[in-house]
Amino acid sequence: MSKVYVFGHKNPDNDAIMSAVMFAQLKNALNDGNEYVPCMLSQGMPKETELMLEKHGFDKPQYLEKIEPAADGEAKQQVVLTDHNESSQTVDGIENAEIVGVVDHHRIGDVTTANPVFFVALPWGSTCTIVTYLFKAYGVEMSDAQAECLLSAMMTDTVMLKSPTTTDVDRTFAAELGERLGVDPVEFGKAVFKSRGAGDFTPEQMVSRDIKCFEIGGQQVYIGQYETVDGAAALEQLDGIREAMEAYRTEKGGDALVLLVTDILEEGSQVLICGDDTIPCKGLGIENKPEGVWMPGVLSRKKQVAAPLIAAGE
Ligand SMILES: [Mn+2]
Repeated sequence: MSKVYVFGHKNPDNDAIMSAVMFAQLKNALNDGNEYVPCMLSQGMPKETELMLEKHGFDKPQYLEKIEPAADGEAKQQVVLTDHNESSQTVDGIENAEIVGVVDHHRIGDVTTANPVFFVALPWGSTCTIVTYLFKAYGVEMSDAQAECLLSAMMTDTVMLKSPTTTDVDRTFAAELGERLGVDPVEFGKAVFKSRGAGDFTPEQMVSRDIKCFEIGGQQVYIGQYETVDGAAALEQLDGIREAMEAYRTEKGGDALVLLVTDILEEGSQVLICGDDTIPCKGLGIENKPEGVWMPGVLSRKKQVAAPLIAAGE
């Protein structure tokens, strides 16, 4: 029996962690002879994720710092990537691993494999929607605890089904899980967002807790997103946020950093940019203002920010 590590992207959000934990549980239920070990690429995880895992008595995923080269004669460490597939977002030392699976809802980046691989990429609103679908596909009956964990990540990743990344599949599965749990999915989602706590984040955490690096037009562009139920309160710390953005960008050697302060109740994002603002300004069609620019309706980093930036860099 070999161990297979299952993990979401760096700076994990609720979907990254939950998809890894739930997919590992699904695979373990299928008894294919391997042991699937849920991991995460950071020491901590979002508050709402921690509370939900604790509530159901699920172990914290194991922190995976890097994958070491295999010892002589040993096989490479096998891994499954969830909620990401790009090398810039995955574990350090990925070249020392054998990727045996990918379950994701992002664009296909630079992943390559030596052997045929379990690769499920669907453009749905959350990776946990795909994991829900896989439970059904394999005929594995999920527990209420699993249903609640999956629904929580479906709701955070689709911003309570309001993000333009939301599909009919997400709506259908969310309704199904909600019915089963006896909750209204949107009200449940609000409670999940609120469990995160508003205003108790430092500027450093707002910048770094959910940030991804994209290679765009030969530049390293970081796009961070801080989702809150009280954007105004977050922006009271604007000076600190600006400083933290510049410090993060400099430390990572990034060319540009875009931070979205997303107010999920107001349904939009305040966009702050530091570093070389050429690609971000061109992609988003905005100016770089010190106080940031309010973009109504912008809830999805992937569809409404990363995609136009990538197009602007071409
Ligand atoms: Mn996701």
